[in-house]
Amino acid sequence: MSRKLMVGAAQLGPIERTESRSQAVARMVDLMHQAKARGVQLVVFPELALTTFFPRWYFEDQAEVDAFFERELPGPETQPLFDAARELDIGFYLGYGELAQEDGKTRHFNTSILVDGSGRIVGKYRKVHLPGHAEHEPWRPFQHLEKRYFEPGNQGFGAWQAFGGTMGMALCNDRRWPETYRMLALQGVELMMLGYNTPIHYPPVPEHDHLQGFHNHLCMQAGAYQNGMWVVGVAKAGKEEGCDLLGQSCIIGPTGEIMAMASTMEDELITYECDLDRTREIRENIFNFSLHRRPEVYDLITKA
Ligand code: CDT
Repeated sequence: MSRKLMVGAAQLGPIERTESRSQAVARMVDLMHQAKARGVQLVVFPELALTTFFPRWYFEDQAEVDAFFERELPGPETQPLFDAARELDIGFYLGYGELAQEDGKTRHFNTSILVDGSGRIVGKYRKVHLPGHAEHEPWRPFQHLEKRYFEPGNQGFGAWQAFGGTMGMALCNDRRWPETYRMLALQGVELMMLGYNTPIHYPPVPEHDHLQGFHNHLCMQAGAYQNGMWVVGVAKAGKEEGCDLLGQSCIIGPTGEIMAMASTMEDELITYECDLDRTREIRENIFNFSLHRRPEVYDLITKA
């Protein structure tokens, strides 16, 4: 059986605060139709893909925050994504704000799901590394309040058998941490999907603004190579509510090479046929974990 998987990275341009979920979903369904025409089997959408990137604002009223979250998925406005998956026989990865009732409490997570070509949810991931700050910091030109609005993911990193291989998920800031890729690779993940919203201006260290694109690719290419896996990184890009978000969505091979990259700051589909067996070139050689890793001397890494 072929281990080649046609993957689409479906970058989204800005989503303004006034844009409804139905409008965002219609844009994504359009990208799924484009994907079908190009033979794609799996489409990757960005982080928090149904709304504007709301952690840029401080809200005192929790009801205003909750309006950006999904209480059910699919819900009435998101059902067309699942219908399109079934109709087109295309799977998708989608980032969204998850409002869950668990242990008798209301919980908020920055979440992604993996849906197969029958429209069934086969995996869910809750973002582990939450960046930014928890309190209102009025000196900033815009906020990054992920630490206020979300709880850290409580389910760790997973791996799912789907699309003829072993699939993994992560979200945005996770890509900057080597532990993310290694936790997935140790579970045999062959293709990692990751959506992001990355402001180009980083208020605490503006000296790094011109390096945003470099750091984006640096960490994903290194993670792909050092773990011998495909990495699909997908942006919400462009000027959203006055805030410039990085583009450069890309599909990276297990050698660390960028195989395809978006060239606009708008809705754009890029595709690549990912041979999942190419992970073996790295994993059976230079990074053969069982032969060369020395976990007995890495104990500091997991000590708090
Ligand atoms: N969404 C997200 O995680 N964004 C962060 C921004 C930098 S930290 C404020 C990122 O790592 O791209």
